[in-house]
Amino acid sequence: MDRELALEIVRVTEAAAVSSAQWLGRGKKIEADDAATTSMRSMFDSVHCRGTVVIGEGELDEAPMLYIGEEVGDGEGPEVDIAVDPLEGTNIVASGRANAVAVIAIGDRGTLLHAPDMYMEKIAVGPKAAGSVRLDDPIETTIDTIAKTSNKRVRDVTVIIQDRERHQQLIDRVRAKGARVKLFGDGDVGASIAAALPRTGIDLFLGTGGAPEGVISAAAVKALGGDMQARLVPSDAEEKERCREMGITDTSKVLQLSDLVKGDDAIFAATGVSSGELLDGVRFLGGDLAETDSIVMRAKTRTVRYIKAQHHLDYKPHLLAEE
Ligand code: VTB
Repeated sequence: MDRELALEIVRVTEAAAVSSAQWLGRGKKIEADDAATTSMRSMFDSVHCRGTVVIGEGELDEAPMLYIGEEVGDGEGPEVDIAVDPLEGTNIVASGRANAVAVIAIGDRGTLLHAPDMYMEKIAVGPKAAGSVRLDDPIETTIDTIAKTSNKRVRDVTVIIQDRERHQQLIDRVRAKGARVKLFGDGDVGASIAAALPRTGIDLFLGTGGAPEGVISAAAVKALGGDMQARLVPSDAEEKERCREMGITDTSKVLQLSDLVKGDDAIFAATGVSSGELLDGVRFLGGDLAETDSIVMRAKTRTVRYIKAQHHLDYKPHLLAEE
């Protein structure tokens, strides 16, 4: 993959973020998602690659744009797999809450797991604990492992978990063990990456969330030198069949980081829509000015870039929401 791709795709996530952030707190999740998807799709035309969407807005019959199998890019350059979530957290934006991002992961053709749209059990950690934790270890063991690898007291180990009924037992056990718990409402891409980024002070992400989001996060975790493991959680026979159709016959298998994102290269870019663990959201500063914060990383070289950008919307009228 060309390294220029990393900088090119941040323009795409910025556009999606600026468009969807205009819908923050307006109670309109479809409009927020449409705005992100339309901007992301049109920006992709200028990206120098022959991309195929492997994780996107749905199947062809469900989504007019960025559907699975759609070819994107300028039709030249490297052949790549593309995983997108133009607005990771549509409910967040509609209700005006934290943690929404516009996000893209890119891998060489055939390297990103074609995860079906269902639940996935996930664990993510940063570089210090990479190689030492296992999805199937009891949570108490994992916390002890992290205390050791990061030279922290158990009481300082911080676990981020999505605030859902299905995680109550897990939350109780982390508390009983004496570690810290950080809960988030929605948006497990940002939360899982936060666990792999040393500066956040978050040591561990655990829980069950979307499988497509899991693959996108895995590209970032790989670029950060962290670790992620996962297991698909099909809820019925139909979902099991979908796994089989996508080439996953044994759904009980623990998927390693190298199963989620094969090979040693992947590019990841995210722009904050509403402020969260990973990034600040879009700020509208008056006049035609909007400011964005993004993160871009590449697994091959482990470079992580934070990009702050100012956008003059008078020059980008296509990013403006319709009144
Ligand atoms: C998950 C998570 C996402 O929505 O898909 C979640 O991966 C849905 O979970 O990040 P519930 O079924 O419990 O609501 C997000 O939080 C946001 O899209």
